[in-house]
Amino acid sequence: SPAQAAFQIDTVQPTITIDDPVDGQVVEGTITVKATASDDVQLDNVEFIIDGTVVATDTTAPFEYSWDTTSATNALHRIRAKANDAAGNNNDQAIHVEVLNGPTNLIINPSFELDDDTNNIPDNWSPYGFAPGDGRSSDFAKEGNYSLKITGDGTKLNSAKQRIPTSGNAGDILTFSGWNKTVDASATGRCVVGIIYLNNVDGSRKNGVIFFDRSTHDWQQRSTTIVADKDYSSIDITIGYFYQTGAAYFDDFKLLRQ
Ligand SMILES: [Ca+2]
Ligand SMILES: [Ca+2]
Ligand SMILES: [Ca+2]
Ligand SMILES: [Ca+2]
Repeated sequence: SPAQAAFQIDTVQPTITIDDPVDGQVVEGTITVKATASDDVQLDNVEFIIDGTVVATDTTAPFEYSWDTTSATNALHRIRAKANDAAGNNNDQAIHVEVLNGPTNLIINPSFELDDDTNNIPDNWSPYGFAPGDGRSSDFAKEGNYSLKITGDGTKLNSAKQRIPTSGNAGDILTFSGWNKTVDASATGRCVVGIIYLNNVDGSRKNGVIFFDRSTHDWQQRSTTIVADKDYSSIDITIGYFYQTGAAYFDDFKLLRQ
């Protein structure tokens, strides 16, 4: 009868299955770990355990944990899901996944979204020759809500610069890329560029340049890959609108070290 069942002692462990990801899967970015659990009397919770650390306890179905794998190393990791019933019985299943995230973008504030002091100069970028209204702009955006706007009167080397405090070694392979859009630009200006400089420890510099079209154009992406000749102690990035007219918008720059 129901009354007797209520006083039965529960000695039966719950069931637990990890549904996603599957054992051996290669994962990147943020993934959702999903488990199914049940119990003969009353399930209490499902714990998610990564490399031996409890990272979440879910008390209601669906049993899930959102895992940002970018905070983990590129290596095999163990995911364990443990079901606990109300009587203290438990059961678990474990799988291994291989985390394989791409390299980190070395550029700081690469999409020009951040401007903590709201003076229109994006955080971590230094302006040279900016006119009023140049800087972080919501006129257009390739990614996010803002881009970097630089106007020109045809007579100046207008640019934004950033020094990245990262050291590296001869043989490093670096890919530099970005997006640009221009409005009312003349095709006879000097250039619309992104420049990367490796500041070598011996005082020399190595550079690579991406050239965008000088004439008026919609968003276009350019990239270049350079190999370091020498050990370097920092990297400088210059985004230039040199002897151009009209307005240039830059967005979503990336510097990836393989
Ligand atoms: Ca049970
Ligand atoms: Ca849940
Ligand atoms: Ca942006
Ligand atoms: Ca600012």
